[in-house]
Amino acid sequence: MEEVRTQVAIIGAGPAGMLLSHLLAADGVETVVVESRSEEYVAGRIRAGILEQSTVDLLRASGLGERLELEGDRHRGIYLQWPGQRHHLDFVDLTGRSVWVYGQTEVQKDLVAARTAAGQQVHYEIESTALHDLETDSPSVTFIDAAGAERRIVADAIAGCDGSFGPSRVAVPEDVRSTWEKVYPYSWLGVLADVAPSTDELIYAWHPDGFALHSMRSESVSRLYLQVPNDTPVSEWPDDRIWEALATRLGHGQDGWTMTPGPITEKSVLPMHSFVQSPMRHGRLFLAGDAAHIVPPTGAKGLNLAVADVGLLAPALAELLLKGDARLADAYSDTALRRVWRCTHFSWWMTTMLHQSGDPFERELQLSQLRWVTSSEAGATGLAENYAGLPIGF
Ligand code: RFL
Ligand code: PHB
Repeated sequence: MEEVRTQVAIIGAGPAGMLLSHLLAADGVETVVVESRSEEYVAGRIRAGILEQSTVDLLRASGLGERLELEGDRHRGIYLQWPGQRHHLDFVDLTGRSVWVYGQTEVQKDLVAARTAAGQQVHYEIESTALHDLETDSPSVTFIDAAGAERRIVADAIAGCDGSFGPSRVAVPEDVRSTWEKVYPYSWLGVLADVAPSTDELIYAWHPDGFALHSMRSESVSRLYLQVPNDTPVSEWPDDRIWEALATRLGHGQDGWTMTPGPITEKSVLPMHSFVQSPMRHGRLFLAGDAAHIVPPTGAKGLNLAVADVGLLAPALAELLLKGDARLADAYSDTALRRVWRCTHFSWWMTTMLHQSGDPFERELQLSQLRWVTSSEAGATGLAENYAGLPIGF
């Protein structure tokens, strides 16, 4: 077996893994990244679209802000609506913070470009990833590379950035880890369409037929979501049915607002669940991003949480490995989980406020909550503070 040594072995080349590699390199810490998919597959996944203020601050501060500056679209807030009502929540007025429309695909491109320019070693299309000796100072990762060769990376620490299906979270012994999980009784049908957005800011719509969201990727690409029952086959939703449902739920014709349909280029159904695993560190294994927690997408927090984790983990590993100072590394799990639980609550709250559960009592509570959030400055500020994001380290 071919063996190499590095300081940090990073499992997963998604945003968490690649950003960690980038931040550690800036601190002078060497990493090797391993990824089970191809570079093209990871780059092409249509996922998150919204960056919160602290994510943008961190990307800018680490030299990744150039294209974001040019092509990202700063938004002041969102619309919240229900039949007959549309309200704008202005995060800048309420909290002084804003959000950016800049797709995860773009963040990933910027990260890959920066790491490639720096000569970063990334093994794509690997198999049989396994973690070893986590409770020692020389943990290792073994895998079979794209050419079929068996390899071992011996490191000072391992970063598990391998998302919700990777091997890292389950490498923490069962008697050490606690997990919390909630599966929601609905999914999202997400579509990407080659049509200019029909709105200047995102619209989150409560509707008796189910939740709908109008988001966007650029001046010419819209991203739209519809609440559908779990296990809905995409084939049940031909394009005409999608546009009709979006028009109804988003309020086409309401107060003169119109929605323009266009060619749909991508369509998929995604289930919604919440998951948290604690602790986020075991010995020399550190978990970050979706490997440690999943949120339903309603609060737009998944990618932002991954970035926040890595923003804490990079300095913690640098202090540990370069100066032998374990204080930040020892505090990492508790510090990260504080924000994770805040975002877990916010995502659950947004989700349960906006989706139809079929319970008439919950429906009245939702409408009461929506009226409060859109008419009281205190209510609106709470939503804005969470959506635009608390400072890293909160
Ligand atoms: P990722 O992106 O899943 O990357 C993990 C990587 O690990 C690899 N991997 C392995 N590598 C080696 N060996 C193994 N055995 C491995 N097993 C897995 C995987 O191939 C993968 O490349 O996790 P990361 O880096 O933690 O990033 C998290 C984000 O991707 C995720 O939280 C967001 O996309 C969630 N999310 C959203 N977040 C937001 O902040 N704002 C949004 O607006 C938002 N919208 C969304 C979303 C997620 C969505 N989907 C499909 C899940 C919208 C959607 C539709
Ligand atoms: C998206 O643009 O993909 C998006 C935006 C806001 C959300 C979830 C997803 O809450």
